[in-house]
Amino acid sequence: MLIEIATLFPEMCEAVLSASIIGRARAKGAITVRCHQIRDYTLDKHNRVDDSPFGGGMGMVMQAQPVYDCWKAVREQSELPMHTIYLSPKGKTLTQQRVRELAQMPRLFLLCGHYEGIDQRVLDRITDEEISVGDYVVTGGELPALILTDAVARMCPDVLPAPDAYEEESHFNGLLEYPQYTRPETWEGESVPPVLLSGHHKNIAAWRAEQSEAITRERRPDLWEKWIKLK
Ligand code: 4FD
Repeated sequence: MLIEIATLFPEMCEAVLSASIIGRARAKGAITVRCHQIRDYTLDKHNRVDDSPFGGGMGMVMQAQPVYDCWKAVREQSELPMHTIYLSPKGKTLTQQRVRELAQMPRLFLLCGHYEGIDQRVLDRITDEEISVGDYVVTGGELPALILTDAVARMCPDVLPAPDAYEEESHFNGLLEYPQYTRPETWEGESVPPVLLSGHHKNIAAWRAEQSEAITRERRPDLWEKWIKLK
């Protein structure tokens, strides 16, 4: 998997993607992530990448030219076909199903917008898909792009330390996760559910299934309805 991120803040992306599991996966070559500075492609002598919106209104709009030249230059850096995603609150909401599909693609180009968005003409020219990571607004597309990158990367071979860790299509697929406990057995007067210390694997599995169902019914009636129909 090759992920190209086009942004005005490549250092911010690089910092996040150098840490933890994704950092290690990149270091050993399980995935490649490259961050590109859109400002490097401006032709303006003051390096401007934004201007005020035609028709008036608040804020600034990112100009088409630097975004388009960045996209073309990155595209030419490899023969691999490139699927271009614009992160925006107007996009289709990201799901684990879509994450799995994106992880099968050879190469993604993630476009991060700032200000009040990007000139629609370049979006119409280059975008294959507009994705939102949830119904809320943040100051830039970088954090959404990093969320997408992390979610896709962990579905790629040799990224997660434990190979079964991403198979949520196991027993509890479609349900929320059961609660976890570790040492000590008693903390601040609170003990661990006794069944977890029993060593009785069948009872433990049954308890966990029960917990998953209860928490899903309570918090996510939408998931619960889907799950009982599937059963
Ligand atoms: N929910 C998301 C994506 C981007 C963003 C931006 C237009 C604002 C939330 C384009 C308006 C980009 C999301 C930057 N906020 N903010 O995925």
